[in-house]
This record gives sequence, structure tokens and C-alpha cells, in this order.
Amino acid sequence: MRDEQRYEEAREALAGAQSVVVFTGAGISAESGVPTYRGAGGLWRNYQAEDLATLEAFRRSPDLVWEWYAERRRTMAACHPNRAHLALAKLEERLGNGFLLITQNIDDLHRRAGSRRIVELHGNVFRTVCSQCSYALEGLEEKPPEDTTCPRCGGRLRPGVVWFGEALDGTLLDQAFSASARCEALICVGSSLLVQPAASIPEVALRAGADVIEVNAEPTWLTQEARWSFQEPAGEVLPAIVGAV
Ligand code: BJW
Ligand code: ZN
Repeated sequence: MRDEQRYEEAREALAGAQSVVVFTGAGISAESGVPTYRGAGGLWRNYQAEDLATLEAFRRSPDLVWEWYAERRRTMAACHPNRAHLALAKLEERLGNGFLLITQNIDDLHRRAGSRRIVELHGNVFRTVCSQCSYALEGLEEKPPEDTTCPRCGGRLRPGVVWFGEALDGTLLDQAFSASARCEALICVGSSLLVQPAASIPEVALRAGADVIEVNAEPTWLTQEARWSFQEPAGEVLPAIVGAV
């Protein structure tokens, strides 16, 4: 199919949809300068994930893990939303309650681009939470807390992200899966779709008969299943298909 025709079809499908779910991963922030996890230039190439992104690692070496998150907070705070994030904020303006953005990203760039209906499945790097009680600190502070003792219960404060082997927030997960089962269209952007349970979200939309559009630099299991797949940078494709050029 001619390239322009694919763009036109995806654009029309989105223009006609009353309910759209967008599911994003690290690739949407790559053009903002945030490293992805896997693939060329991915974080996991330089670090052993299991050494840092697990509860066991944090229990073993909390200072090292906090240091790693402090560095990543600094990097992410210095990045800016790109054309893909901005296009999604525009789409939300048009659809209102018919829109839901489900992100695996912890970088806060969707919120900074103006998106509001966001489900952050893997947490947020700028949030600090207590490992033992519900105490939480939010904000765009670049620096992690100097004292990592919980002021409420004396437990240890940790980054507010979801590590391997940890359960995702059940309420957020239900919200994400039920919106995906009900939407007319789902756009999946910048995810290798390797990490469960989040990676099953596009499958739920496919099974429910939604028009599924994938925007990802490399092929994934979804590439052959989606109605339209674009293997081009998100910052080029999204403004073109959501009509926010
Ligand atoms: C572009 C682009 C551009 C580049 N434009 N595209 C076997 C089977 C099934 C599951 C498991 C299993 N073994 C273990 C598990 C469980 C595990 C899992 O799925 N592991 C797999 C790796 C095998 N999952 C878990 O542990 C989850 N919890 C769980 O299962 O709990 C069970 C439980 C239940 C009840 C009680 C207790 C437990 C938790 C998963 C948490 C994930 N956390 C992380 C780290 C967050 C914090 C941090 O950053 O430090 O989340 S891992 C990391 O991967 C991060 C991401 O959100 C996540 C997904 O990555 P993403 O977004 O897809 O990024 P990439 O880099 O993989 O892909 C980017 C893509 O973009 C690439 O394809 C590029 O081509 C593309 N791209 N530039 C468009 N410009
Ligand atoms: Zn506490």
C-alpha cells in the first residue's frame, strides 16, 4: 500500500473515532533524549536491570539504587516533550472523556506536554514513596530526598516506580484493560511489548475489534496484527495521523 494512503486511512479512522486509547512506551520519549530500555542505545545495554530495578537490589544496596534513580531524574527533568507527546495532548483536547492515555513511562513527559487523562502503569520517577506505609512525595524535584527515612512510619523511602516482580496497581490496571476493551481505536507507540502485564493491552483491543495502529521503530509481535503499522519515528507519525501538524 502506498505510504500516503496508509497515513490517510489511519487519520480517517482516528478522526471518526469517539473513543481512543493510546498506549505508550519508552520509544515515544526517545526523540526527547530519554534513553529507551532495549534495543540500540537502550539502558539495559549498560546496566544489569536485575541489579538495579528490583526490590532485592534495593534491599541489598539502597544507596546505589537511589544514585541511579537520581541520575535518571536529572536526565529526565532536563528533557522536553516532543511533537509526539504534544500531538497526543491535542488529541485529548478533541476527545475529552473519550480519550485515555496509558503509559509505561516514568518520565512525566506526557503530563508536561499537557495530557491529563493518564494512567501511569509503571509509576513516575519524580514520585517517592514509602516501602511500608502509604506516604508519598510528588514533584519535579531533581534530587531524591536526602533523608530516606519515612517521616510517618520510619520505613525506608523508595522511588515510586514498579520494579520487576512487583504487582502493578490493580485499580490502574483495571482502568487500562477495561478502556482497551471498549475503545474504537488504540494507538500503540514506542514499546517493544515485551514486559507483561502491560504488553497485553493492545491484544485486548485487537480481540475487541478496535482499529489498532502501531507506531514503532522496530517490528514487534503487534506489527502483523495491527490494522496499520508505521515503522517511523513517533515524532513524525503522530502529528500526521492525529491531525495536529
Ligand atoms: C521508537 C523510537 C521512536 C525507539 N519512535 N519508536 C515471562 C512471561 C511473562 C512475564 C514474565 C515472565 N518472566 C517474568 C515476567 C514478569 C515481568 C516481565 O514481563 N518480564 C519480561 C521482561 C519477560 N513483569 C513484571 O515483573 C511485572 N510485574 C509482574 O508481573 O508482577 C506479577 C505479580 C503479581 C502479583 C504479585 C506480585 C507480582 C512488572 C514489570 C515492571 C516493569 N518495570 C520497568 C522499569 C520501571 C522503572 C525504571 O525505569 O527504572 O518498566 S522495566 C522497563 O520495561 C520499564 C518499561 O516501562 C518497560 C517496557 O519497556 P518499553 O516501554 O516497551 O521500552 P523498550 O525499550 O523495551 O522499547 C522501546 C521501543 O521503542 C523499541 O521497540 C524501539 O524500536 C522503539 N523506538 N525510538 C518510535 N523515535
Ligand atoms: Zn512510611
